[in-house]
Amino acid sequence: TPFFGHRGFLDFRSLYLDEYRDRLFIGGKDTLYSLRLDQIYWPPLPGQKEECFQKGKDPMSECANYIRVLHPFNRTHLLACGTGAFHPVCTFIYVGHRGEHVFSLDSVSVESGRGKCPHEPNRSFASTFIGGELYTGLTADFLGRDSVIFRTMGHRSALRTDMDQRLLNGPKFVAAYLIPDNDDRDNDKVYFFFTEKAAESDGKGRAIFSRVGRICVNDAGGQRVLVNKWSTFNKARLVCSVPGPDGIDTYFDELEDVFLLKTKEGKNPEVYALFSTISNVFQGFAVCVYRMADIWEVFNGPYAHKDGPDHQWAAYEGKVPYPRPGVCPSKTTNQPSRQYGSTKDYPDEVLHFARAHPLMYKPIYSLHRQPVLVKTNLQYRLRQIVVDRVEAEDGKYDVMFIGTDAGTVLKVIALQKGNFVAAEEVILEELQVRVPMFSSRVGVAQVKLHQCETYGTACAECCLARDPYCAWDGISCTRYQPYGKRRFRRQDIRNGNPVHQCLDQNLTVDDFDSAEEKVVYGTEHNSTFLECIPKSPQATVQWFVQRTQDELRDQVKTDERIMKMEQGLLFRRLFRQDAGTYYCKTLEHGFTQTVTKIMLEVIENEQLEQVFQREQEEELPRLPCLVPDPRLPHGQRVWFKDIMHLIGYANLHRVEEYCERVWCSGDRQRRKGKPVKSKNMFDGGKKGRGKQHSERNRMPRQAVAT
Ligand SMILES: *[C@@H]1O[C@H](CO)[C@@H](O)[C@H](O)[C@H]1NC(C)=O
Ligand SMILES: *[C@@H]1O[C@H](CO)[C@@H](O)[C@H](O)[C@H]1NC(C)=O
Ligand SMILES: *[C@@H]1O[C@H](CO)[C@@H](O)[C@H](O)[C@H]1NC(C)=O
Ligand SMILES: CC(=O)N[C@H]1CO[C@H](CO)[C@@H](O)[C@@H]1O
Repeated sequence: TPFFGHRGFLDFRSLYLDEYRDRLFIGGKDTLYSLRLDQIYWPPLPGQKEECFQKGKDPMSECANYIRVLHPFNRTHLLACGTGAFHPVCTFIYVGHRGEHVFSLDSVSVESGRGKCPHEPNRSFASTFIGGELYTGLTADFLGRDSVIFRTMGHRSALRTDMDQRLLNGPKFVAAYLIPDNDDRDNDKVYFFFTEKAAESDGKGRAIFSRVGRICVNDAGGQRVLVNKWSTFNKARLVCSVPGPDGIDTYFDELEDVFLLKTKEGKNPEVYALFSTISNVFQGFAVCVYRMADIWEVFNGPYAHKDGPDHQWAAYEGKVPYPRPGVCPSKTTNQPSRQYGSTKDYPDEVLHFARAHPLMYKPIYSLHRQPVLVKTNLQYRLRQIVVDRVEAEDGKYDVMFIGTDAGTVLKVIALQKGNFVAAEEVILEELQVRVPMFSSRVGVAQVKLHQCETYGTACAECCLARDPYCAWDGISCTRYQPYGKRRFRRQDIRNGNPVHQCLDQNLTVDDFDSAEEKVVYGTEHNSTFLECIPKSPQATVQWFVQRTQDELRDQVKTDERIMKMEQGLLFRRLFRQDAGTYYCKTLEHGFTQTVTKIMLEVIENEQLEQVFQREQEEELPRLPCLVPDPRLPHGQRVWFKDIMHLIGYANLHRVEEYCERVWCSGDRQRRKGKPVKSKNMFDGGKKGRGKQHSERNRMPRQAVAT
């Protein structure tokens, strides 16, 4: 169940999942929540709302305290910062020790949040809290001009990036993470992921590039140069592109979200990045994966250099001063001969060079130099990504959970077949989180990582689902445990081939009623089409019919009049004895499945004539003008005439007329102000226990979507 907050609109901004305390902390508009417990009301300070309003900001949407920073501070307190009606504020929230149920704001501890939290509720922002210090990437001033990476709090003096477009050029910050190089803590670095205006594109069309920038945790700034400024800041371009056949790549330059997939050993995490591109001709999203080794290589490589405004960007080939700019002070730099124990000891020459060469020359390419997932021309936008590495029978799989702005979460695996061949993406589930109405700030919902039981009741169904979380245990489709006691586990993620896995199992689910039922109306002596699109192009289709309750199901005999088409069953001329329930079954890898169940009702000629005659009368039959279209996302409908048009119905004009006069009678009556009876046929008679999306949002578990 989604959580919308006490006002029914959360206006979500930040979140911290506290596994130690088993609580979820959420920052919204003027409110902090501790899920399953209480909420803290934290409005702007007295007078701030009025001041914000007087400065010309919107009192409803901007002059409130949007809590955008939520980090664990110590064993008993959280650090929380909010926009404070364009007057950023920070405070500590007392959450108690483990098992204690306390949640309170210490109003005495409220202090300025400048540099720690943006002024605006919507402005891009990234933060991470390491060793008592807060690292932020933000626009820190009221006017929104000072884009900066800050380090504040703790005992050291605050550090920031200079106001210099070479360092940050209109950045949109997406994420910040601590990623250690190795076991030497001196080499720890914080990475910021952002997009910015690309100086080096030289007006070649692409104005925005995605970047990863990094700084040393032990950076202390310079002594004479770069005082209280980062002395180790470097950045590089992140490339996510699809190679084109003509050598022209399609670039995804706008970074949407980044997820750091940590390994068990805690070393060499993988960076999953969600990108978008929007041009006049093309709108798309892509997920690219980066290895730390490739990122390090670029930072160890040449710096980008330009001799002057009229020169080209090139790799810097001159002498690089020592310690190499971007290298953290450590045992390596602090030798008896050259004692650089702190960045304050670095020669001015190094700091000048660092300031003039923040950009690396080479870009960072993604794994296999192509995305693991590409989605184009969607009806919605992909916003956020979370990845879970799952151990399955035949290896490890990275399951991506991608949140959309339409209130859904796509659960996807990308199968790499060989090293350089395009990945095959398998959409495992599309989880409906809430009614797609507003932006994604409305609420917070948890979705289950796996719902193996929804994959049906047979080994083959479980196997065809290809969900690495699930396997057939001999009785049902359940969570796969790599070291589980049961030896009998059937799973085939790579190929989804049930024949190998389920040979000794019951391959046929002889369950004709497993598909949801639709109702289709046809008129006698006219043509009608029953649509059935197999889930997989490899499947072969069989049609069965049951004409009356007592009659047995029979395979549909096709001839000149009834034809089996790729997309369904076509009746070129419908007879009244064709009425009945039609089952479309598919056969794949020796496994049969009922895909569609259609109740065909034949409107007999006499009935039709009556209908036309009784047009002015009260009791007109209300048949659906809109029918569900299986090709559209769940719940979307098209006009019946559109479908008829699609299948090339000969007498379109007549259908239109018929639809207008008869099928829309309900609307007509409504327009005339007459009450409409409640029997709702606009649902197309949907029933049965189909795998509808709406059934998939029960019982929260682990992944959190917003
Ligand atoms: C945590 O930090 C808060 C705020 O500085 C302080 O009052 C509290 O004593 C600290 N708690 C622990 C356990 O150190
Ligand atoms: C913030 O973004 C939301 C949608 O994402 C939009 O409705 C709202 O108007 C924006 N607020 C401001 C102040 O720009
Ligand atoms: C296979 O399933 C069908 C229908 O569910 C059932 O009638 C049949 O007995 C099953 N066969 C075996 C061997 O379990
Ligand atoms: C509603 C409709 O289109 N009815 C037509 C069905 O076919 C007969 C004969 O082909 C026509 O006369 C009807 O008008």
